[in-house]
Amino acid sequence: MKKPKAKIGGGLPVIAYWMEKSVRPEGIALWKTLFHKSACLSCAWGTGGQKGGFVNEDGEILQRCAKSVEAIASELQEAIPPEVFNNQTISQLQQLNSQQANNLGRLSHPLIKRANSEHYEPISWDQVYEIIALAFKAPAEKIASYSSGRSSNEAAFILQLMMRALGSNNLADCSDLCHVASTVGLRQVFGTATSMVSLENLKEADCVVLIGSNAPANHPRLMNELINIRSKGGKVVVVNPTREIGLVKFGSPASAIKSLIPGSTIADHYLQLHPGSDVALFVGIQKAMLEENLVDFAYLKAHCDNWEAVVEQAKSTCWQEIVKLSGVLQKEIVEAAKTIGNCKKVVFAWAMGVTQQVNGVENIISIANTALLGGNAGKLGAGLMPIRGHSNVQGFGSMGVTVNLKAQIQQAIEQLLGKPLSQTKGYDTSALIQAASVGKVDSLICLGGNLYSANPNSGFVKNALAQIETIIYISTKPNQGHFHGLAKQNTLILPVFARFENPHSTTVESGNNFVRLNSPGTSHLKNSLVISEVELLSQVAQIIHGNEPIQWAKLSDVQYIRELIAQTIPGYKPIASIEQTKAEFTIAGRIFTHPQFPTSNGRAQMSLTPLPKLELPEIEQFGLPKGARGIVLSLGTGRSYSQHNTIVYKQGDLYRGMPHRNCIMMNSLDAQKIGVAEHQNVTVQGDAGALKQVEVIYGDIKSGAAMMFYPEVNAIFSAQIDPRSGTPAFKRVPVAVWTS
Ligand SMILES: Nc1nc2c(c(=O)[nH]1)N[C@H]1C(S)=C(S)[C@@H](COP(=O)(O)OP(=O)(O)OC[C@H]3O[C@@H](n4cnc5c(=O)[nH]c(N)nc54)[C@H](O)[C@@H]3O)O[C@H]1N2
Ligand SMILES: Nc1nc2c(c(=O)[nH]1)N[C@H]1C(S)=C(S)[C@@H](COP(=O)(O)OP(=O)(O)OC[C@H]3O[C@@H](n4cnc5c(=O)[nH]c(N)nc54)[C@H](O)[C@@H]3O)O[C@H]1N2
Ligand code: SF4
Ligand SMILES: [Mo]
Repeated sequence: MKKPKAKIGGGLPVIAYWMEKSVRPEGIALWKTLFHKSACLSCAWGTGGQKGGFVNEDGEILQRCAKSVEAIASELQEAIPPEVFNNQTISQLQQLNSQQANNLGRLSHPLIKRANSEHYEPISWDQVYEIIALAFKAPAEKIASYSSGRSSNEAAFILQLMMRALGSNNLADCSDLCHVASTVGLRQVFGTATSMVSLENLKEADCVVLIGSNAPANHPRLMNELINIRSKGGKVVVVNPTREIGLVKFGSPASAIKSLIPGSTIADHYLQLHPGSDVALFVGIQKAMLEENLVDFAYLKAHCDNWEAVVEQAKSTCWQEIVKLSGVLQKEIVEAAKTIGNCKKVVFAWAMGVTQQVNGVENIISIANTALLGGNAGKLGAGLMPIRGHSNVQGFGSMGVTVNLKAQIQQAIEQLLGKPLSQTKGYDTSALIQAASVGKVDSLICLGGNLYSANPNSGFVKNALAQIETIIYISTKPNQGHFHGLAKQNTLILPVFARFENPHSTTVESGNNFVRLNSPGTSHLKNSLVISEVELLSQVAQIIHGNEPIQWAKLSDVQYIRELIAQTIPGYKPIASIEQTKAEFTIAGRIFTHPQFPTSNGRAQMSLTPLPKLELPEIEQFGLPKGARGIVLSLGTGRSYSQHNTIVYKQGDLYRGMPHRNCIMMNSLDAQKIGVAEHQNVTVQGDAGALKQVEVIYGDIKSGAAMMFYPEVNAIFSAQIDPRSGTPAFKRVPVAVWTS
């Protein structure tokens, strides 16, 4: 099926989308929600809040993008009619694709699927709590949680406190699949784990290096910042194996005349590297900065440890190797390095292209080393900026929902609970699946998300979850995980309010360290049994713990939770009075405008980054049928334009010219090697399965690389895991692409 490819990112289709969703009867509810004083549900760029739904952290208006509309429209669906679950068996529900599952509607009553039953059936909240009480009697080390970053800080705080009070550190979170490499890498170099740049400071930058991010689709409002920086003479350097059209030219709806239709140029340099080779590329940039005398040695001497070794590595690594590994010409690397080195204030921003790699942490360290060589950390308008995913994923980390708990928080929680916390290292998401697969997990509580679809090797995950006795899914809408990720005994789906519906206020934290207050709201779901996450979790905590050593029942009061947060979480003191003051705030100690870092000696800790090994298996290892023509490619898996993580809103991707989800984007040279023309079908085979009749779409992607959409593609591979962060290497999956 042929579709014309877009010539710019953003542009008129975005306006068409707004019209489609908002100019119809349901549009009124949508507009009301857009104006509600709460943070956008979608990404962590952090639009919305007390100053109104369209205002960003710098107080600018017109900052709400179409992704936000998509997310709200999905939560404004009607309740799922009871017949759906009465009439459809589990096997029938399993036939639904992601979009169909989501489009069933909103969950409105607690549901249970018991062992030996073929149906989800309604259940009362009293019965729910009885089952939960029993499930939490399991030994602490066999109890685990998984969470996704859409819930509030308040819900996240109860979850971790309740788990740790039990003696379990098994607090797996979606960030384990996402930005944890940034957390580990930044903490090692700077002693801080989040962006050191605020939105306000980003505006001061004269250069942004955007690495492994498809911001036009996933953080659309970041694009305005890039356009504005360039309009003041600043530069943008993009590092990405795919030439994403919106990173070449983007039509911003926020600037209708200048940008929307003609499109604004984004990238001054587009470094189209081999997937997984970022360390080699950044060592190359470092080498060029040395050769061009663009290294700030005074800064290194004054503020960094171990810089000599990093400089030596850059000097001694030969250009031939850098060019071979990265696939980028020396000339292009040198030109980009000159831009970076000659700019005064450079922000290095990145997303999944570098974190979802087997050397994810090293990628972050090599970016940090490059920033430090130019003196670009701890300075207004410069620094390191992980672009976070879910709208409150960072808040979950701050609240202690992590297996890498900061010593300072641990001590504060021990003091609060009056007892030492368990010393056993908890399961992160990958470890949780492994533990479940060998029967080491009895009870699992999932606060949002879709554990089944978000992980690699869907068949294995399904079997692993089936070893767990009780699984409790706390969700707003159904997803494939509810139908495939079934427990051995009881699987519960518990309906909760979305952020803008809670009867009490909540808070969230953006990727740029800004805490938002979400005002109370109302829900369109009438005659339902939906409750707030805070109410649900405080009930569960009380059932498990009674009233010791804190008043768990009192946790249903968000004010009380915030007092505990203020007491235990660094930088969060102002949250105690946020309800009264309405003062949203930047978390103290996170933004660095002076090169004094929270490491043991205040200096940045540079370290060596080994060059990546990029060999792929031979085609013979895939055992293709006789006579098949095949090629081994490095497959990057990620998001289409119209999906939010595992939830698909629309099938195709307009901007990449991919008309449906069963497509593979590949370089025409690679396709021709196996005699495949554009739009012909191939089989894509990983180490855990194959997808058949996949339509080939030619794209401007590095030869040797390919791209497909998750979650569907998670069925065919078991990813390698970064040993330092635990993150699956979703962006470099060896696959055979073949045709007979
Ligand atoms: N609309 C929408 N917004 C979202 C989401 C969503 O699903 N939909 N998800 C949210 C979440 S949780 C997250 S984590 C973010 C994800 O935001 P992104 O990280 O932007 O999303 P991905 O689709 O994973 O794309 C990553 C980019 O990495 C590039 N890439 C692949 N391999 C490499 C490599 O080896 N090196 C480099 N340098 N680049 C590489 C890909 O070509 C792609 O452009 O978005 C958040 N926002
Ligand atoms: N192959 C591949 N796999 C990946 C990735 C990739 O790039 N490639 N990316 C990874 C990344 S970055 C991430 S973050 C994960 C995402 O993994 P998850 O965060 O686990 O998945 P989501 O799809 O965001 O979860 C969607 C579900 O959350 C629930 N939900 C939505 N809002 C709320 C709310 O307010 N409260 C509650 N309780 N529930 C709510 C809804 O039921 C919805 O169905 O996927 C990872 N998996
Ligand atoms: S950029 Fe992100 S936070 Fe801002 S409106 Fe769009 S989806 Fe929401
Ligand atoms: Mo993510």
